[in-house]
Amino acid sequence: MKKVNIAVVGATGMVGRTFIKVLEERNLPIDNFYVMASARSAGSKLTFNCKEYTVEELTEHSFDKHIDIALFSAGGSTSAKFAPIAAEHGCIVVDNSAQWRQDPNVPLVVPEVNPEDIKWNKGIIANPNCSTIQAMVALKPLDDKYKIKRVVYSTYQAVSGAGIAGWKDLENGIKGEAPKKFPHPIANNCLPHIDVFLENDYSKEEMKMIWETRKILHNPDMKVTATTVRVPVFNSHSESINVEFENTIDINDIKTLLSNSKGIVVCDDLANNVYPLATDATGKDDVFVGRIRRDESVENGINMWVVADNIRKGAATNAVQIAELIINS
Ligand code: 25A
Ligand code: L14
Repeated sequence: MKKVNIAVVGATGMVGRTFIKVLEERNLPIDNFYVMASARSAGSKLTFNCKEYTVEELTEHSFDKHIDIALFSAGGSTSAKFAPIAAEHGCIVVDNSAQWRQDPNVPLVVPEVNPEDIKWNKGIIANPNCSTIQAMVALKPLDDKYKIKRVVYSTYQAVSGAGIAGWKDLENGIKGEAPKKFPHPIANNCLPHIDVFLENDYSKEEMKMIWETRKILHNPDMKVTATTVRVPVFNSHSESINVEFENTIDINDIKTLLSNSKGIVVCDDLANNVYPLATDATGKDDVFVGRIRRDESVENGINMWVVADNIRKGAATNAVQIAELIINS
């Protein structure tokens, strides 16, 4: 297998450190490896495959050297500036920020769902929002068989989604300190506020789920709505997903379909109190689905509970899987 040169941009962050861990675990065929971040952490050391690497400051010249794939997780403005520079130098960027996801020239990919979309990339491939990724893995097999008519998302999102600063707000908030990242204390609260609010009174996180679902499922008119909520959980996002279908459903077939789908583990044994939990999902790469039941208020609908590690499948693992698709293509 050919060996590639890989760079991790935003390497010192929550997602960046997990990129490094997942690249190690999945044993990608890497030749040269580079870690980059802002001037703040340039010079610090990170370990990859038992070898120490020095963090370089990300600059306009970072991609003058030959880099095949760069995994970015350093925020939207950094991606806006540096992803095109990397792409111009022939590097393929897998970007974790929201910056490029709606660009018609940028594929938005979940490897279990729409791997074929990587083919038309022009140097940038976007990694979807964490909440969208886990929903897509669960919804794709159902859409293929029963055709989705409408989706209602309600999310219960972990503080790790807001990076190291979000994590610290919960840790310090439990001790009674005031928040620095969130607008209100996250300890003992649920905040129906993730990312900024937009003109239609939705939060941007809610609209990202709506826009990204349509793009990934190639259905620009799909009816989708969302309420996204930050909860006092350190890691792993939980979601209630209500789906209505065009075709007549069979709930047992839906359970079997989900059990047999790639990337999904069904945990649904009510007699033994078994359903997906954030604490069980943390550290894993699968999407956990349970509480699968008919929505009795409509003809052909279901409710389900979907949980995944937002830093792994919701960010780092999904991006590394995209890198694997690039390497194997
Ligand atoms: O701009 P946005 O879109 O709002 O981005 C929000 C933030 O969300 C995280 C990530 O934060 C991002 O900055 N993020 C992005 N995508 C995510 C996803 N899908 C996501 N989180 C979850 N899911 P982060 O703190 O995890 O990591 C930020 C990384 O980006 C690097 N960076 C920032 N500006 C940069 C840049 N790199 C290059 N050029 C720039 N202009 C950042 O590097 C980090 O790697 P750094 O040098 O700034 O190092 C950060 C070091 O500082 C410490 N630290 C950070 N925040 C705090 C902190 N320490 C204490 N309190 C803090 N609040 C860490 O130890 C880290 O090592
Ligand atoms: O768009 O704060 O991928 O939990 C993911 C994490 C947006 C913010 C994205 C959070 C980000 C979100």
